[in-house]
Formats: sequence, C-alpha cells, structure tokens
Amino acid sequence: MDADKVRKAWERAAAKAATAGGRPERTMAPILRDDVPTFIEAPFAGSVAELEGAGVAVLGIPFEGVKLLDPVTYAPAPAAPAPDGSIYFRSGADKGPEAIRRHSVFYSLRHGRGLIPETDRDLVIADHLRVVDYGDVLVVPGDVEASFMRCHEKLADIYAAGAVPIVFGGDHSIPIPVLQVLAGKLSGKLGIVAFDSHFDMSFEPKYWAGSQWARAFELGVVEPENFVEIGIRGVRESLADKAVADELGYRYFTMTDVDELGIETVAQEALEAATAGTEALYISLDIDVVDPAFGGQKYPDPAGLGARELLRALRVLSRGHVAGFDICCLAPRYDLQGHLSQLAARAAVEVIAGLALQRP
Ligand SMILES: [Mn+2]
Repeated sequence: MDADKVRKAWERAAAKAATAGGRPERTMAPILRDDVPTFIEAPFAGSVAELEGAGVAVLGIPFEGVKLLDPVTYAPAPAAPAPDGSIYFRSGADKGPEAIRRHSVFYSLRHGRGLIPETDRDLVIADHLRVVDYGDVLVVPGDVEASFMRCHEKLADIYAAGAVPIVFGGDHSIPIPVLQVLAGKLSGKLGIVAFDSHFDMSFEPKYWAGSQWARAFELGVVEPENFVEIGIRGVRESLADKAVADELGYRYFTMTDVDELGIETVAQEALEAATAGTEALYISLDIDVVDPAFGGQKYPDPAGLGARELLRALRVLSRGHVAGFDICCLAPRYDLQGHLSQLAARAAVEVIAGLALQRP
C-alpha cells in the first residue's frame, strides 16, 4: 500500500469507531518497563538529548555485590523468605529501584506538580526544576567493575547535562561510581553526609557495601573533617570499623546523640561540617538508618530514625549545594507492606524539593 492510502484507511476507521461508541483513545502511561513507572511519573529520558534542561535525573543502579559468609546463621524475619544458609545477612537490594519507583506514584508530578507544603508552603517542585528518569544502569551481575563502568557512562551524561543525579541502589557500594564521576567534575573539595546504622569503614573487598567510604577517601576529594555519619547504632558494629572512625577522627552521631540533641541540631551540625570549605555536598542514605519497624531492610537494627526525623534531616541538608544523593540497601522482599519503599520515594522527593527551593 502506498503511505497515503494507509493513513486514509486509518482515518476512516478511526472516524467510524468514534461514532460507534467503541473504546476511548488510549493514552501512554509513563512506564519504564514491565509495569514499573518512571519515578514520580516524570518524563523518561531515553537518550542524552532528553536530559537537556533537567535539574534532576533519577538513575537506578540495581546492583548488589559481594555477600559474606559468616559462621552464624541468622533467624529469618517472620513471614519473609529465610536467609539462605549462612549468607550474612539478607539480600535483595537489587530490586530497590523498581520498588521505589512503584511507590513513588503516590507522589506523581501529574497529581499536584510536586506541591510540598511542609517543606515550604508555596513550593511546587515542577515550577522550579525539571525532573527526568534516566532509567537503570544495565548492570552485569557478579561483575562489579563492568557494572561500575556502565554506571560511569550514565552518571557522566547526567553531570554533563548539568543535572543532579538521584540514584537508587542497589547496595551501599553504589556511591563509589557516583563519587568517582563527581570527583572528576569538582575543582574543590566535597562534603559527604551518610545516614547509616553502620560505620561501613572496611578497607576490603575493594568494591563492596562496606568499603565505599575508604574508596571515597582515596579519591582525594573528601577529607575526614567534611565527612559525617548519622544514626550509628546496634551491637553488630565491627571493632575494626570503629577503630577506623577514631583513627580518621570524623564526626559521627549515634542514635543516642540524635535522641539527646534532636535531629534538627544533628542535621545542622552535619551540614556545617560537610560544607565547611567544600564545593559540593553528597548525601548517602542507607535506608537501614530508619527504624526497621518499617520493614524492608537488609540489615535491620532496631531503634532507628522515624520518618519525620529522616525527612526533617534531609530538609536541612538539602539546603547545601547538593551534587548527588543516593538511597541504598532497601530490600523490597522484606518490605511486606511497602512502607519503607514509600518512605524512600518520599525521601528522594524531599531532596528534590530542596534543590527546587534553590532555583528561581
Ligand atoms: Mn548500614
């Protein structure tokens, strides 16, 4: 058929269908793949060109790496899949990006354009910046170096477009590729604030959820006086990690500090330390900092931050010059009611709101 005849045939058919009370015209949903929506139903950026003009680009890194064998087998959470043999502890963080995106639909830009009155009564995110979803990095399971190379490409695209990456892990190794790319973009120093129950001050394995801060310090862009951890707690902390924290002398706030000082003061002090003499701020959110009563964590340690504390702290920190944010260690298979995935999505929106507030 010639193209003109094809078009006319479809036009006649459509006109006929319109009068016949057939099904209404279908509209395309902002779907990333399968039934996974884009984050807050923001436009999908399928190419470098589509990143143009974005203030924020969401990027999923569904990577979970090395798992440690341990002589102790831990008790499984009730009504959740049991840990397999002696795998220490629980896994499934590679499903984080899609869980956060699914639950982010509740905050869809199509609903209220990002009105967020508790952050600022008049703030409408979409009035200030364009959010896009740059999809996922196609990671190579079991090959951390190949996976990180692929991360580098996507992150370089985001920074080249002038956007801030909001990264969903994955385990806590994922700040490594982000910081590797960000470090190359800076002429000055970087401040880092990490929310975590755990020090994560291992030196090895090289690319692992636990040695990421050693790799960050090695980059030479972050000094211990600009590095802060919030939420340290539990009786599983490693003596070696604690010794490193003491050796480096960086500031960390235990949950007792949070209780005594209040989260507002803790966040303020963290912001001051991380921004003193630095060019940019990176925020890393190991979701296990949140109280595991929410469910959904790889490494649950009771008595963590509440949702209000987390969002309030992010509200304070996002007043800094945020150049990157990640959420990691969400384990959707344990998030039986979706509450932690929901909070993770909300936490990302809070940081985006902070970026929006800084734009005219
Ligand atoms: Mn942790």
